[in-house]
Amino acid sequence: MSDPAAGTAAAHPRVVATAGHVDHGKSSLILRLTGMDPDRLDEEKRRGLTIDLGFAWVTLPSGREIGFVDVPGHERFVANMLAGVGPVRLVLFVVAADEGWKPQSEEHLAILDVLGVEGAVVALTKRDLVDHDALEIARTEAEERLAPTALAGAPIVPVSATSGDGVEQVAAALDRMIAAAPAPSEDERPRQFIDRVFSIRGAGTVVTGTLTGGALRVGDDVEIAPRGVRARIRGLQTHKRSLEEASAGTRVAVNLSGAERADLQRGDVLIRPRAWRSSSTFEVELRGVRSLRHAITDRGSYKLYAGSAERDARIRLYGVAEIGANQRSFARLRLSAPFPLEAGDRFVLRDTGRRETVAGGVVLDVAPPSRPGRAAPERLAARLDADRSRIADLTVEERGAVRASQVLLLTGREPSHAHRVGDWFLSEELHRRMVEDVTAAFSSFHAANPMREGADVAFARTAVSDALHRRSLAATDDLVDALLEDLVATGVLARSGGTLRLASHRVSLGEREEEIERLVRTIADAEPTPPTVAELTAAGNKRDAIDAAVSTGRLVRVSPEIVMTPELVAKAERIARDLGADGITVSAFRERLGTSRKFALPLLEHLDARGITLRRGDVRVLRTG
Ligand SMILES: Nc1nc2c(ncn2[C@@H]2O[C@H](COP(=O)(O)OP(=O)(O)OP(=O)(O)O)[C@@H](O)[C@H]2O)c(=O)[nH]1
Ligand SMILES: [Mg+2]
Repeated sequence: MSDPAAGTAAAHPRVVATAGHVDHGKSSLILRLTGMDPDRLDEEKRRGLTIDLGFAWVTLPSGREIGFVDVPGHERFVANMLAGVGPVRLVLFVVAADEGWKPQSEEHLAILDVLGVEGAVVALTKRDLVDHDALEIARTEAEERLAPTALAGAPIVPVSATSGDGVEQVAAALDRMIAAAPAPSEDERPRQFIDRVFSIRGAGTVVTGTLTGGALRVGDDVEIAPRGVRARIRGLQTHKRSLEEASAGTRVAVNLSGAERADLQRGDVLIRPRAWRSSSTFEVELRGVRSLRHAITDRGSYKLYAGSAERDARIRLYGVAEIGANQRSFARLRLSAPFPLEAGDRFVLRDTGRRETVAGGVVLDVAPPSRPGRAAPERLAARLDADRSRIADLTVEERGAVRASQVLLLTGREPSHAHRVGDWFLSEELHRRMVEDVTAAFSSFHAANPMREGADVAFARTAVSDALHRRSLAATDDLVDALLEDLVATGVLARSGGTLRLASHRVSLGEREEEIERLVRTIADAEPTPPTVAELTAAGNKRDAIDAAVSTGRLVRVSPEIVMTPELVAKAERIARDLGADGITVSAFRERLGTSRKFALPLLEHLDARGITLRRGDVRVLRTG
């Protein structure tokens, strides 16, 4: 029966890594399955031992293509083993039926367990060397060892690479494993963990590795992290087949233009330019392996393995002095050189002196606060529980305000619950508190200045800055401006000219209502030749009463010295419109209004400023449209 997924799966061949003790028959089984010898070095052939990673591929009976990364079992080459399995989540685990469980069976299993697997097949190799009873003993032992790990319940298939017996069953089990495995995620940031660099005459530099996160295309600009080397993709191949596009979850050879072979090495990471932030300090959760014999402490020196890279690492445990077998703790890791990791990435920790795998871990924060702080356990527990897609939201929630570009760099995603304000994301909580604080500041302003329409921009900026400082956030100019715009756009504040007020605020004249009524009446009675501001104040009227009458619309400020009722201004406008057809002269306008030049001129200028009339030499015309 053909698998409906096989057609597309063949185009996106999945990668499977081998694992298991030295000499247990990993490479022989790959050779049997694929017809390709993964041991390509002379020294490997001479010594009958895998030293470095080997690669092979084959089309399974279903039509599905599969690529293998064959790793060395010898403990001296465990760093190479880690580079091979680092980015791969499907495994062919090998145990020789004649020798049974061995130290590197245990260490490789511990490594796979901490990295996490999405599918596994266990091959019980060299079945031609044992009888039925011995085979069953080996099978039971393997089952027991795997039971408490991520490989629990994986199918165990007896096989002989020498006779070929069982090879078909291994292939069928691999087929089922791939069919059942989750599809590689394609909507994240592409990352290729480079495991080989070479040059081909005429083509230039080639890097190979397992691609995760997203696709790469011929012509793409890329960056090699953490060195920052820039290059362009000249060609792509999977299993020696040229492609326009390579997809996540496959092994890819990338032909680069612009990068020299000497610039690159295993452990480098090919990424999109400026898509990641490489860092050397991380917060993580560590878990001691079950066979751990020496506790993990802050004093030890360790090596971190992630992707195909390794780094010296110092650790600082949070809240505990040490971690024993199977114990967990949050911790801070400081690496010898930066690396582009993201929350959710798994890694392996080995003790440098004892050369043992001691822990696995998961990256929680790639840009942690300089001090963990008292909230660290809660903050990190939330990150540990979170789906990858939630990390962007958590980043904003923890910090309150983060530049949008920074969120992308740290998490590869946009938050889904945050509030976008200019170039920033604000947590919903911070946004709510900003609104509360700024509202409170304006309320007190209005209470203290009931006759004023509002406050100036400087006051508003201070109110926003203070609210940010109260939450230990830097009040950068662009954030403050963006927040003010947002407060206006969302109808919390209203702006007229250079004045800002609470949208709900109305100038309240309170007990001075009568005083202002009197003022307006005085002016209305004297129109069309009302007293000037200087004359009004000389007669005992208060300047703030005049301002309040203007800001509440009871008077119109025609010029700095002249205020009038809106009725007179409206009448002036009607007259101007009447005269408009023949051109408006000052004298005609003055006569119709029954006033003097002293008032007619400022009134016409006021109409000019409002866009009703337009001055042309000695006359004015109506501005149309
Ligand atoms: N009789 C028998 N011998 C086998 C079988 N598979 C492998 N061998 C032999 O076991 C030895 C080791 O096999 P490899 O395939 O190199 O083992 P490996 O696991 O790749 O070893 P490393 O890569 O060094 O860890 C070789 O001499 C093989 O010929 C098998 O099924 N039956
Ligand atoms: Mg081998």
